[in-house]
Formats: sequence, structure tokens, C-alpha cells
Amino acid sequence: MKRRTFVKKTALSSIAGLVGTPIVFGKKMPPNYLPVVFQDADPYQLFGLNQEMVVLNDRPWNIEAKAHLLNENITSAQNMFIRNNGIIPKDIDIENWSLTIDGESVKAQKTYSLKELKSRFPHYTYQVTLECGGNGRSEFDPPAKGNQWTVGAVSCAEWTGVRLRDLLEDVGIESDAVYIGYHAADTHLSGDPEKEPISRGVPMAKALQNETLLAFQMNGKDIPLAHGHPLRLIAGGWPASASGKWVNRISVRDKIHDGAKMTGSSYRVPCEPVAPGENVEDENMCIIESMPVKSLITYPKSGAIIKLGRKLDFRGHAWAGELEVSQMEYSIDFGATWQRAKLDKPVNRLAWQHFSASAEFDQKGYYEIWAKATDSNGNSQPMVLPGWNPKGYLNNACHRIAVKVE
Ligand SMILES: Nc1nc2c(c(=O)[nH]1)N[C@H]1C(S)=C(S)[C@@H](COP(=O)(O)O)O[C@H]1N2
Ligand SMILES: [Mo]
Repeated sequence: MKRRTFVKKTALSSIAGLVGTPIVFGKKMPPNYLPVVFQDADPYQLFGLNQEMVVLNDRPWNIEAKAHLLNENITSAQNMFIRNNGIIPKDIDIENWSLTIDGESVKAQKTYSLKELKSRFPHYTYQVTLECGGNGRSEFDPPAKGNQWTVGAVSCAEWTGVRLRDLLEDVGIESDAVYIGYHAADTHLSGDPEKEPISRGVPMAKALQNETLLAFQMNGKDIPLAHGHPLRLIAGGWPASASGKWVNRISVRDKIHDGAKMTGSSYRVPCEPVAPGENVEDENMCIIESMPVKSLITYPKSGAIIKLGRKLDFRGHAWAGELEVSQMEYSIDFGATWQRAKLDKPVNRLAWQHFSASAEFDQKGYYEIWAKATDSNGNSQPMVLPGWNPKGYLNNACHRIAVKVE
């Protein structure tokens, strides 16, 4: 598909929305014409991003944050990574948006309009950590193909919506239900309407958790287009690929969902550790479920300079998939010794936790601060790299910043 088909004539209102002003002679635009403003689309303007965000790919759009941009307790849209597998839907009609619940294991298929969904079921708001399964991929050796995320494919925003559980109860689920799978309105890069860019899901137990939402708001406002407007599945603590954006259908399956990017090496890792670069058979690959314990120093920026005799106050966030972070430590001597940092409780389940500490340095020179979180099962972050896997998922190595004392 050519980039110009990004915008179709039928999508005038949403194009106008992106431009931020009506296209006066829009009706005269040739079919499939891409307005000049998008020919060299400025993602910063298009998505309202902080100028320091890093674009990894423009087709599809993949954009990450830098550690210091994630210093906010609740990630704002301008600092939130964007990960797309296909083309962002362009003709979103909120008035006619609906969600269908179907699949082998529903008593009867049911469709809800967005309005009905919002008015019939109670609303819940949770802060939820969403981390791309491939966050940290750039460090693996041998290298893994895919977006070379460094540390910034993680966010914790406040999501408001209805519980998927309430919906599934209303629909009626058969006892043989195993998994749910989402279907969404984004389109495959090939332009083939039969192909879905991604269609993932979660087991019933995860689907029925309190925090698993069909969200229509992010940080108290309509969800931004890039993050799934007008309806998004939120399944926190799992690879963010489970949190389908632009969702219009959820299938209740009597088997593990087999949609796009559920099989092969997609979002799957060797069930048992393998040597770097080793070939792994399909049947020895397991679906990633809860994400591993991890943390990020978000203040100061790496490269901070302080005067000898001054303490350095630093802070950040820590998260542990479905678990809680129970302890936070830091080291200024490359991991030889560790000190405790102050660690807050999460605001709610699946929200990241904030940590802070004050480091003292005895001499002038170069230092690094390393941060290490431990989860409620006693698992800690590895100091350098965790186990290699073909697609470079789950790198939860300790985050490090450089500090100069002068
Ligand atoms: N429909 C749809 N949902 C999707 C994706 C996508 O490409 N299409 N990408 C997934 C992946 S891989 C990630 S990491 C998150 C990214 O969410 P964000 O762009 O809001 O940060 O969305 C997930 N949901
Ligand atoms: Mo992802």
C-alpha cells in the first residue's frame, strides 16, 4: 500500500481533525490524495508529542519516550510511547461505533453501541502500567529484529471504562470459554482488508479481573487517536500488545485465541532458557503472560553533574506485571553493594510504584546509579541482560544513569 492511501476521501472529518482545521475544498480532493500536510507528516504535530520523543519507525508509527520524559506519576499523552502494528484507522465515527461480543463460547452474539456501553455499565478508573513486550530489545545480542526500543516503551496512564467482566456477564458465557481475543479497526500494512495487523487476547481469568477494562477515556479525556480512540481493551501487567486499541469486536474462544501475532515467535518466548541465537521450535515457545519486574530512573537525566559534597536526589517508577514491587534498591558501585530506596505502594493494582532516594558520593569523578526492583515473589531485576529469546522480549535489566561529581 502506498503511503498516500493513508488518507481516503471518505475520511474527511477525521483528516480535518488531525489537521486541526476544516479542509475548505475537501470535497474536491481527488480520491486517495494525501494532503501535503501529511506527505511529510510531522509526528510531533500529528500526535501532539514532546519534541524529545524518539521516532523509531514511521510506517507503522512507532515512537518511544526517553527515561526522563517518564518522570510524571501519570504519563501524559505527549510523553507516551506509540506502538502500532498496522495503519491507524482513519474514519472513526463515534456515533456509530459498536462493540460485538461473539465467539464459540458466547450464549448468543451481542452488539453494544458505544453509548449503550457507557450508559449501561458502571465506570471504573485505574492507573495501569502498559509496557511493550519488546521494550529494551535494542540491548540483545545477537540482535533481535523489530523496533529497537531502548527503555521508553512503557507508560502508566489513568484509564476509565467499563469492566469487560460486566459485559461478558451480560452476554452470557459458556463454561468451555478459555480465552478472549480482540479485533480492531486498524488495517494491515499490506492493505489487504482480509488481514488483521494484530488480534491478541488473554485467558478468561485475566479477562475477568476487576482492572480489565474496555476504556473510553485516558487521563480524564477521550482516548487520543494513536492510543485507541474511541475504545480500547486494557489488560495491565501483560505485554501491552494484549491491550487492543480501536477495539470493535471481542471473541470469546473455546481455545487459546489464534489471531494475528498469537503464534510463532510473536509475543512468545522459549518455555525453557536457550543459548543466544539458538533456533527454537514452535512447540517450545510459550505465550508471554505477566511482565517481569522492572524499574526506571526518571530523574535526573543520565549525565547529571553535581558538586562534591552535595547529595543527589533521584527518583523513578517500578512495576512487576501482575505482582507488586516489594523492594527497591540502588547501587553507585556497579552493583557491588546495594542501598534501599524509598518505595511507595501502588495507587491501585497494576499501577507502577514510585521510588526515591538520595545518593552520596565521596570523591570527584564518574559514577553510575543502578536501580533494582524486587517483586512480591522475591524475583529481582538482572544486573545486565536476562535470557536471550528470538524476538528480544522481556529485557528487564537494571536501568542505569551516569553521574559526574565535580
Ligand atoms: N489494534 C491494535 N492494538 C494494539 C496494537 C496495534 O498495533 N493495533 N499494538 C499493541 C502493542 S504491540 C502495544 S505495545 C500497545 C501500545 O500501546 P500505545 O501505542 O497506546 O502505547 O498497543 C497494543 N494494541
Ligand atoms: Mo508491543
